[in-house]
Amino acid sequence: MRDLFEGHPIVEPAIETMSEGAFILRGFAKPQDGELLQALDDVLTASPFRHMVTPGGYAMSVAMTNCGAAGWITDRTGYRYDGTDPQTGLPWPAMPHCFEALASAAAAAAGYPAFRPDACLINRYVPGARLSLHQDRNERDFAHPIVSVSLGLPATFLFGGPKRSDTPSRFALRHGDVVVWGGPSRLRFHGIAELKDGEHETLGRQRINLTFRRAL
Ligand code: MD6
Ligand code: FE
Repeated sequence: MRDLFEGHPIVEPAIETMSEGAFILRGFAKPQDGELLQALDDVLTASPFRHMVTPGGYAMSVAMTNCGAAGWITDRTGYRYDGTDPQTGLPWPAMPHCFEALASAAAAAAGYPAFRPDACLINRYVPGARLSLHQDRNERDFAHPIVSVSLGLPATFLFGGPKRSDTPSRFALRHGDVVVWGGPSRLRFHGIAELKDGEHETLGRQRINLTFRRAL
C-alpha cells in the first residue's frame, strides 16, 4: 500500500473491471493459498506437469496438467477435453474440495452465483515461458464463466478483443489474484506475456495458474 499523503494510503479496489463481464478480484485467493498449494501437491503426484504438443507440432513453454472430471489437452490431433490423463491412462485426479469452493465463491463474488467447475487446467510458467493469444472455445456452453487463480511470480495478462488482431490491454496479475470472466467477454483473445525472472517467497521461480471451467 502506497501513501499519497501521510496517513492517507491509496487502497487498491478489491474488484477491478477489465471489460463487461470480466473482473480481477485482487488477493481473493490469498487467505487459502497454503491449503491450495498443499492440495496441488497431491494432484501433481498423481498427474505431473508435462509440456503438451500443439497441433502444429511445437512443445508448449507452459507446463500443464489437470484435475476434475474433464481435463484440457492438446496433441498433434487438436485441442479437446478428455476424462483420461493420456500420460497415466487413468482418470485425472479429482478436483480438491478447496479448489472447487474457491472457484465457486470467486464466481459468485463477480456475479455468476451458479458456476460449478468440472475442469481445472493447471499451468506452470518458469521465467521465459509465455502463452500466446488464444480464445477458450473448447467448452460446451459459453454461458459459463471461467475462473483463473494466479499463484507465485507476477505475470502480465494480455487481454484483447474479439479478433486476434485487436491490440490487447495489459493487466498485472499477482499472487492470490483471481480473474473471473464471462458474458460478453467470454470469447475475447488473451494470453500471458513472457514471464520475467524473480523469486516468490513460497513458490520460488515460477507462476502457477489454476483455470476453472465448466467444460461438459
Ligand atoms: C494464465 N490463463 O493465466 C492463462 N483463459 O496462465 C488463461 O488462458 C485464461 O486466465 C481464460 C480465462 C482466464 C484465463
Ligand atoms: Fe485461456
